[in-house]
Amino acid sequence: MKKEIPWQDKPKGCSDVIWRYSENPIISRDAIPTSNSIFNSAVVPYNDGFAGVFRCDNKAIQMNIFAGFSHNGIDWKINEEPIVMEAGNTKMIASDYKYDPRVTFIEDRYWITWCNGYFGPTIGIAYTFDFKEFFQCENAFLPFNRNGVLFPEKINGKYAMLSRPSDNGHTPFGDIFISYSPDMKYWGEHRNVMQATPFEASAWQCTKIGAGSVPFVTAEGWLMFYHGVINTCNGFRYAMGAAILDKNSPDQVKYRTKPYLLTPSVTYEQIGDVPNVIFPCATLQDIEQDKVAIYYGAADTVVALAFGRISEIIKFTKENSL
Ligand code: BMA
Repeated sequence: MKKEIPWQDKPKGCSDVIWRYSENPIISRDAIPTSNSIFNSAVVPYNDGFAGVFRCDNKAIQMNIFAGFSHNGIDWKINEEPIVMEAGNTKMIASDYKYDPRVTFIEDRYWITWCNGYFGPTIGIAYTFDFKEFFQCENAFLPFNRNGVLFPEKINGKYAMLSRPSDNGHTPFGDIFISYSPDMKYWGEHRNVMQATPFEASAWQCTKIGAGSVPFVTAEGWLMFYHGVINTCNGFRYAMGAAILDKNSPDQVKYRTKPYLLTPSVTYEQIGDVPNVIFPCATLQDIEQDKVAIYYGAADTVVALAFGRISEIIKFTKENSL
């Protein structure tokens, strides 16, 4: 039997391309006993259901990643102990903290990327076959870097990863780059993919942008949801857009939304530990049924879900491209 992804039809009268799950948030801040907040987390199909890697900050506000499981993609059981890494393609390397995980299935295993604390934030990489044993590999980059997102298949024979070079703080700049690796250990051929926009062109993404969900293939190319940030007199505001990258040369952006697709506008996105944050980290898609479910962190506090029709998102992105 084919696995159903989470879904709700578009509410009557809604004219937006993306709509929120009516029972949001799907994961509360205290879903495990030690957590202060659970947000910016990633899910994938696994066995008869779904598995995920969740960012749970504890009550000392230490950031770590935890495995979790679900039969329907909505109700999650998150392990109460964080992921313990074993050595993968290198000796164990230090990790002062882990946050903002993504999960990508490539060929025979699930790869986890996250923001790894190694003399500041950079991109950590690990793999697992079963979400029980995890094997930590070399960091992809020098510090400082965030938002490492792997493509789900090799491109021209190499692994490919999007990332966002940054600083050690609340970075006030940032473009999305792509890098390639023959072996998941050595990364190079770094190319700029997308830049933050001029304020006049599209202000919601004028301060910085970062890769969000793992891209998936559509008739037009790789579809990815990303976050864009504007700096306001009350601080940063994070909204979500979509980009379509060329299938064979994903450093080429074909289309990219000028208007946002989703901006903080309901209570759980506007109020939380960090107000006004929508931070997409994963999708589940059913290409035949033309459905996508988007998982995003809301206000750095909870995990929420939104839906869209892939064909409508592509049409909107093409017709409203920068
Ligand atoms: C970024 C990261 C994200 C967070 C965002 C908004 O720098 O720390 O985890 O969601 O800021 O606070």
